[in-house]
Amino acid sequence: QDKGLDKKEVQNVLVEDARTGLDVETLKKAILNNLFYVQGKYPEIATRNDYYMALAYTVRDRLLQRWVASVKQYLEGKHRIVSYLSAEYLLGPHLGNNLVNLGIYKEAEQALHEMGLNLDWLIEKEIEPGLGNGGLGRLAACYMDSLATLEVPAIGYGIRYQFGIFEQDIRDGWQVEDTDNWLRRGNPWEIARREISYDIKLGGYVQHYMDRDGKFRTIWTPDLIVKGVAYDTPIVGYKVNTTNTLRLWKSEAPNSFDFQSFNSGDYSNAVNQKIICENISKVLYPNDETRSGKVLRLQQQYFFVSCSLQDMIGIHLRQGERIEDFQTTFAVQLNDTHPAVAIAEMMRLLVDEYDLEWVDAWRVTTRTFAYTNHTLLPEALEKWDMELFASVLPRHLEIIQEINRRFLDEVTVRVYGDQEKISSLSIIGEGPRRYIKMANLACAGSFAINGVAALHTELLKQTVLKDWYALSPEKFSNKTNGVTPRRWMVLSNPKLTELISSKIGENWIKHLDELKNLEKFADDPEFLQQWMDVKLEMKTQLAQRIVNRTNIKVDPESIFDIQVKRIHEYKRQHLNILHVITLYNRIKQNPEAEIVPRTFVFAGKAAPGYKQAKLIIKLINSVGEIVNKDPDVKGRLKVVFYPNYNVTNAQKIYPAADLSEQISTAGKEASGTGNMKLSLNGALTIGTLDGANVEIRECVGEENFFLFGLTAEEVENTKSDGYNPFHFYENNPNLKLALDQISNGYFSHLDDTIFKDLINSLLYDDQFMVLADYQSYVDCQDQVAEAFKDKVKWARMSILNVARMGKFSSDRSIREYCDEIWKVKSVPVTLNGTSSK
Ligand code: OAK
Repeated sequence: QDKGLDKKEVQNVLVEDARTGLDVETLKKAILNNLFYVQGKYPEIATRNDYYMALAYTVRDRLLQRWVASVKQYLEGKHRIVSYLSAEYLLGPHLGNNLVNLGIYKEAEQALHEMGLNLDWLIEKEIEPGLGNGGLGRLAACYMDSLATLEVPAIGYGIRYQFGIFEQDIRDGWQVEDTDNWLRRGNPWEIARREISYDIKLGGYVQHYMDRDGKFRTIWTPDLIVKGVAYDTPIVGYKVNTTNTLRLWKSEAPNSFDFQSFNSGDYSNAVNQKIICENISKVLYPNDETRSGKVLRLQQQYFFVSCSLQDMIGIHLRQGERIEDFQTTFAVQLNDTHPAVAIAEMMRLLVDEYDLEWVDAWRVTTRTFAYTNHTLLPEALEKWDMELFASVLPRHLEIIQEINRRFLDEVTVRVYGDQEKISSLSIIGEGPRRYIKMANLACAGSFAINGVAALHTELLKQTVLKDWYALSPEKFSNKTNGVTPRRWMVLSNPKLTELISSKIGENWIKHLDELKNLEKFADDPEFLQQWMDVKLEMKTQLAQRIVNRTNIKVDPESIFDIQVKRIHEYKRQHLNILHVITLYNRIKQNPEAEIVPRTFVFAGKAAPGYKQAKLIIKLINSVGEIVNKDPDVKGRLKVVFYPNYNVTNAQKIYPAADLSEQISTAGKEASGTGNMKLSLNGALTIGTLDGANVEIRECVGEENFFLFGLTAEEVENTKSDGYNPFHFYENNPNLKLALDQISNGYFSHLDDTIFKDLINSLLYDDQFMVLADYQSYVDCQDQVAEAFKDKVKWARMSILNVARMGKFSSDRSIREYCDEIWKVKSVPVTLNGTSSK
């Protein structure tokens, strides 16, 4: 047809302009361009950070092109958008990941090489945004990656904490916290959208009156108004154009703020008010799976939820839609109960601000929200003292009381007046002080409720949410967690990625099930050797990092036995250390004993106020100090505590693992996701039947999984039969010896006081059944050691293990959420006529 126009050429002109081109030459030019025009430097005087920034802006330009195209396409049609509400996003460094997803990692490496620079050197310069504590926040980050990769329109909403999770240092074996000033060198990955901001009311009082038309009206007069400003980060999918938005809110003083006190000369009061406003998004609470009950925490939750809902309503109305149809534009997922106040806020916006009748507002609300539970631990279930709640959100308390009144009215008939059930379902708890149960608010206001692994969902239905399940079984489903193979394999383990792709192509990166095609190579001697070579190389690299960071020399040929996760009694790092002591004692009792050399690597942060967890860190380091230098050990055992566990460090640790420690008390770990990352990197698992371990074992085969310990059911039965940990201590000489050594100061320069609390809690309480599982664990570890002696057999197990892990991609999880909960479809984004790289 159009003979005079060569379409291909026109397209190339568009795609390959200097700002967006993906080839090596264009990248080189762009980096220098950004060095000059963004950093204001020329090569001779540029610092490493200048080059990092120049490269980051070069990548960002390419993201922005796709981002703009995505937004445009979303707004042009009518698509349901996923809105993920999460108080935490543990993103990890952006640069490498964006290069992987844009498909230009090699090109960038080459471009820099030709400029005499090294990509790794720049990647290591990035300070990661640690805007989360652990599992829940990291899951949110993996899900954002999968949503974009599956080309699903989505917005992640959260808080732009000025200080993320604290940095951990180890001094004299103890954890010491330092603030995480992650923005100190600027953040090239975000764009401040000053024009997108909302006023958020806090505190004050509520008045009701009847207007001239006889309609009841409510006025909430706050005693503080803060402004939330949007900061957007683009999230690009893997080799697709889709680039979604992570919108994080920063709190500020409103523009109009305190002219009065300023003008009247009360300068310091004006400054104080400004500080109060800015405090709201100042710092992430560092408590993982514990509730804090603090005013500032409730303010944070409400602040980001209200900004996000106002933002969504604006988007919806600007599309020309009616407020009553809000749920056709957004499906809103609550990442645990931290954002559950959204249910009351949605009602307030609809009833007070948009004049909807209560029942109509409730219909919209209950078709909008879905709730994911991430823990069964009772201490994590959020409850707010009613007086405290009223002092921050007086109007929301009224709304919650009204929701509860109507809800209990309905429920009373359904449960035929059973008082116990009514009080368990009530959103308001009675007692010396009344309180609000956020999980109940989330359940009442959501159309879907899910757990994060099959066992966890079953336990939810049987225990904490039992009465909710009886009331509305159709709301419940399981969505087993997953992790993104882009960050956790392609980026962090390029050698293994290349080896896998050399056999089965690259499709597995987007369709992780295809890893199963590796099975047929599990007996191929050449492939086995290559597999072992990659693992050894990764272990050698980690050994180098360990010596740099801790001065401990470890042997890359030894078993790398790895437990990395938050420090928590239920995760039982102390069970692991009891095994270390047991091996050590075997050597001391018989220096010639056959011991398969092992390197025990621990890493993880303890909540600053969690005494017992901090004591566990001290214990690990104390045991390490004795074991690592005892000449009888002859280097066969090494204990390492790798400081400041974060995404950056995790990426270096997982590829080097032989053995993955997933040893939580059965029934306590909702899912776990480190278990998936380690296994995908070729580690075999030693674990209990807890969380997703159950499903991992089903997939990889019981012959490739080291199982030990009580089941969740046995744990409960043992408890109700009257568990006596002291009995295990008295009757197991090896266990007794290990515990006695800890108490009498063998590992602590004869100080017999340090570990007293830890030992007493184990001997007389032992909530987490450490002593009950000790022998089973040690026996299982002996099988591990035996298996490791046959290196080829171990490698074969490792290959089969990886080949069968396809289920645990976050792409699979997100597909299930999309199909079964959100009912959203993908919307491929086109860029100059093409839909992917
Ligand atoms: C944190 C605070 C409150 C409630 C739960 C958490 C949390 O991080 N839970 C973890 O969530 C992960 C993602 O679902 C799970 O894999 C972990 O098992 C769970 O502990």
